[in-house]
Amino acid sequence: MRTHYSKQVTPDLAGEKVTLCGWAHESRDMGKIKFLILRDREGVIQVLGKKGETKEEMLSAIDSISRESVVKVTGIVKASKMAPGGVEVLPESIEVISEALSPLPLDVTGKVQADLDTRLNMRFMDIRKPEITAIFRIKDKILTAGREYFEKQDDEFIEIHSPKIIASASEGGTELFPIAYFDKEAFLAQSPQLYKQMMMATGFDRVYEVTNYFRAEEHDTFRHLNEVTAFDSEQAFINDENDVMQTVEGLARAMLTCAAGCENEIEIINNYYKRAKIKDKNGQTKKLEINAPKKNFRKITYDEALDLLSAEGKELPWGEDLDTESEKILGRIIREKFKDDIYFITKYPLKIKPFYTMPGKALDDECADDSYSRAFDLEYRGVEVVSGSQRIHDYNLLSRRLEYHNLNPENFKSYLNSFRYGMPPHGGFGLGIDRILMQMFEVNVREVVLFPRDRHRLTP
Ligand code: AMO
Repeated sequence: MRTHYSKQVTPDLAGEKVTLCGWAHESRDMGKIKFLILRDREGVIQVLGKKGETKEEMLSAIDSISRESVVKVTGIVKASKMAPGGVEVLPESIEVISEALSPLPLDVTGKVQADLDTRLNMRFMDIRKPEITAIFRIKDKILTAGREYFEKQDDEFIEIHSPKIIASASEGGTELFPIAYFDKEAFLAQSPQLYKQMMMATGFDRVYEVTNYFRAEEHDTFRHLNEVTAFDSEQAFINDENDVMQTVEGLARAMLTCAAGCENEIEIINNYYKRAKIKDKNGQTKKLEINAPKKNFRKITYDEALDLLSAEGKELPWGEDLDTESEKILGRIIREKFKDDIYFITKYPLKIKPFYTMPGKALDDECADDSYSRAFDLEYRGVEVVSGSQRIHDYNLLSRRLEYHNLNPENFKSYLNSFRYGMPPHGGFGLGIDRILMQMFEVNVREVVLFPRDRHRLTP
């Protein structure tokens, strides 16, 4: 329907006829002149009506359009130093295609703030705001950058799609959503874990998936959702977990470098922060800064992490997982000490990692409760964004580890089978896309998901 997006209408098109489609962002009556600000995906443009020059019906159309109605405007481009973007459109026709009711449930111009719940209830309208659109445009770009990273390796990763309806837990534990599957018990997949490991027995060697995890966790925090999106990957013929960490680093670097290059979107968001007087935790005007990582990612061991925490007066017993607060403190210490935003924590205790995790010690020491594992996390600004590990590829050891975790090997029969007829050494990881974005923008995780699912939210 349109000839141009708002951004494409530049002063060098002066005198040309254009057709623009979008939403009536605002209209202003200044007596002799009337403005209609039309908004589309790419920005806003001013439509100008002048008494005596513009046809009367155009002027009354500008007057009567309700905000957020969908409009189609055809007119002549005019360069104007006063207009935003240095250009305006003198209308020849204004057509209201779909009228918006008033009053509006949300203010799209950003002048009136609404709380997150109200915004999520009216998400379709919330996303019309340029500063929100900007988040999802960056998300789109970093997902493309991530996919390209996998596809463009000399030894490429093959994209897979694992089932999202599964018969048993993949991570152990009870965090499963049961569903009715004809006469059988079934669940929504917590992760592609078992399937991506089975792919290592096929000869595909390196696979990845852009996937959803469904987790029936009862958390009600700023960083947990019940439906999560992730890059999930597995690779075979590895020497150890360091080969997997190399892939994680390449992927995270590609995503962050891409985001740091999204200058237009970053500017839109920062302009909004200024306009709406959004403050950071120090009471200063919030500023979005995304840095492309320059150095190699630091690796600290779990033991070193405990020592760093202890030096700050935060004692954690060996063998306990890092809680939210410890992760946050550690993030601050590492930023102050090394100026690093992103770093690995390696060599976690085996007992807090899932059954498929390769023990760190010799294979015959595998069930020692206090031994280390070949598992790691990637932390970004003090929050876990990736976990991964080298996996067990030995059938007998894997069966024993299942039992150690009180899981019934019968429920893992088809998975276990793939370890009996030739399974190479392998490892992989899951990178939480929502977590990366949440940390990048320093917002609640719900802000970076179109329609977030949490304990209380099932609609829209
Ligand atoms: P894990 O359970 O640690 O590992 O998940 C991997 C990454 O997914 C993200 N994530 C979440 N984000 C928001 N809300 C949640 N409830 C949530 N749960 C997980 C995090 C986390 O680091 N199978 C293993 C991965 C592997 O070893 O390959 C797994 O799922 O960013």
